[in-house]
Amino acid sequence: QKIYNQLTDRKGAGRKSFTVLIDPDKVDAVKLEKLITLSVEAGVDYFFVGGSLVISNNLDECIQQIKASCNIPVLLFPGAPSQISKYADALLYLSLISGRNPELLIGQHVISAPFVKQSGLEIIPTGYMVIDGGAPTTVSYISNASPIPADKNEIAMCTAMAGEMLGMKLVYMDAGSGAKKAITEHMIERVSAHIEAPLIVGGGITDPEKAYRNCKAGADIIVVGNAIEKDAGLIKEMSAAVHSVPVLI
Ligand code: 1GP
Repeated sequence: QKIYNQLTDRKGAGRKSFTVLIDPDKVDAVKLEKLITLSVEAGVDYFFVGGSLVISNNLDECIQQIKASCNIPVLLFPGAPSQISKYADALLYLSLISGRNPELLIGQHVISAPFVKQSGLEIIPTGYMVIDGGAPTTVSYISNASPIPADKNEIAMCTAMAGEMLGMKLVYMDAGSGAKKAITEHMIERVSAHIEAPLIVGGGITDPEKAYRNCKAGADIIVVGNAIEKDAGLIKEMSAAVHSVPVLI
């Protein structure tokens, strides 16, 4: 429970976290080393590693390289049970609670349960909610489930509440990688006001001001992947923006 306790302690202290999402398909060793160096310099709090569609077979190497180079915790963000690596620090054990595809709610979990348990990873049950990002994203296609419409704040709120009451320890609202439209601050406010669990927000965040506003609206952890793949220099600005949110508690 090391990582989870850290996440709840940070939330309790009103401290916001910045996470860089690494898609193993999109990095080679050289590019990854650069990302790690920039992330350490910028005070990045976590790495998420994974994606809806991981084609290459370098998940283990990618995580081992991160672990050998820095102390930033690595959390698996798997699109499928095949994306599990014992070298990570924890696993976001995702259940797609915004969708009605039983495979992603429970089916794949059943199939992979013994293997997941054997991994020895810290398992963090996470209510995963895909929000419409303005155009089909990989996650909306692959999951074969409708995302929550971007303006249906009540649906998002009730979904998160139900997930938490079912025992989810984290809620992750995701507009999908490279989303045209990031999740609105209204929706973030609505959801965060009704749950105790730390709230992760990602998908289509391209500028530090939006990351900052999301935190002010109630996000605890901001995830950025796509924008950083395009411009690694953003790591510093994003991290600074997230960490500049005043502690209100
Ligand atoms: C996607 O939330 C993550 O699952 C991050 O999205 O790649 O658009 O930053 P981006």
